[in-house]
Amino acid sequence: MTKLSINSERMRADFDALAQFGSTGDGGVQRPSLSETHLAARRWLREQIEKVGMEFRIDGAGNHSAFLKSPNYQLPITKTLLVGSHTDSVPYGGRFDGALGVVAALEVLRVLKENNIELSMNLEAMDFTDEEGTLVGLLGSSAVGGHLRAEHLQKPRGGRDAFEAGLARAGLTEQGMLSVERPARSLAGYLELHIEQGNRLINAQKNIGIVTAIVGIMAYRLKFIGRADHAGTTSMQDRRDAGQGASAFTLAAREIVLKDFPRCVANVGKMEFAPGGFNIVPASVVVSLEFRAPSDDEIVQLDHALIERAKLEAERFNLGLEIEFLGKHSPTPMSQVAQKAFADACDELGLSHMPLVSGAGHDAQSLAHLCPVGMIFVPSVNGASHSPREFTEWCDCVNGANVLLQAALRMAGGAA
Ligand code: HGY
Ligand code: MN
Ligand code: MN
Repeated sequence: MTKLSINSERMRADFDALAQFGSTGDGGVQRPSLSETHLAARRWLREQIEKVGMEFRIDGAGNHSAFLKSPNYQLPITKTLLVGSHTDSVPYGGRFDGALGVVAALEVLRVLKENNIELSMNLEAMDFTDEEGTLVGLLGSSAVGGHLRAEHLQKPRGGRDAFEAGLARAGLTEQGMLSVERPARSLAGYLELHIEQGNRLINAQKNIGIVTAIVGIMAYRLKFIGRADHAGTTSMQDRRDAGQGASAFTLAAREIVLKDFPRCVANVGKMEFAPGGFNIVPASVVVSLEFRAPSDDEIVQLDHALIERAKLEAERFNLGLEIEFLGKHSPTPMSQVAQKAFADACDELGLSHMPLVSGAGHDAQSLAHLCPVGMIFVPSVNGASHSPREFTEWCDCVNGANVLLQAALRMAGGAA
């Protein structure tokens, strides 16, 4: 039996078509979750699923999927192996992040269907809602994993208004979001192909990264509160300048990580000054803080260190401080079973591989408590991501999709 492999041209056509939705013209995409461009991309995805006769599914969280039924489907519980990723992007992001994993997952199911491969379980290719957190973060996969709580939707990190507008555009409800948990016994596993979004594979000249763990992520909105004053007539000593406290904290956060948390990262991705005039001492500054760590101990200690420093800097500049906790995704080890399936697939295909910890968050961390989950990375040129500079050579994309296909066959008990 000839070895199954993906159809590179067909997957390339899908990839290029998907990249048109929200294209920013410079190689990037603007496709925030549940935006018009994202909904258009999902309508396109549904067409691709249905035109090859696969069952299209959508759940209460808006997760889109192609479902390939096992011949044993009528059994009491036929398990389903999930493969997939996400079609939403960060603002002005790259066209590979998430999208590659979705078109590869669709291609895997098409290959299995057109070759009439009978597996001992169902296969489902997923496009999870709001992986990137422009609304909530890992929203669709957290809903499937049963982590999502009503309170997570009250103060979403993308803002309540944006969340409600997204729900309305997509015809979704909060109640629907909270009703899509899948029982562990129904899932055989989850496998995801993703770009590395870093430069370790390129530097090591390896074809495939096999993810061993995904970092934990925490986010806060920190509001430094001072007093608006005339920028010309108020002495420097008399000011309660929220900009000073926010800026001092931001610089201190970097020093804390560099000095005491070498395996971690922290990021201030946004500062919102109010009222925001040239000639007004800032009355308040809202700082969007996110930090990541490979272990729970480190993320707990870093959380404490950063919040205590925020309080110190607020006091130093005679400011108030409002601390809004926006959520935590725990550090997550990947399944040994999935890692072995990927490694065996790489070896069979003659592809080099290396173990990697993921510094990016992924939907897989939402499902790890339910079933064996695993991820593979393919090289990112110059390590660029979350930017129109994001790029992966097509041959690497094809390698990744073929490894995903062979690993899925292994996990689903099909012929290798
Ligand atoms: O932010 C992340 O780590 C991922 O790209 N959502
Ligand atoms: Mn991603
Ligand atoms: Mn991303």
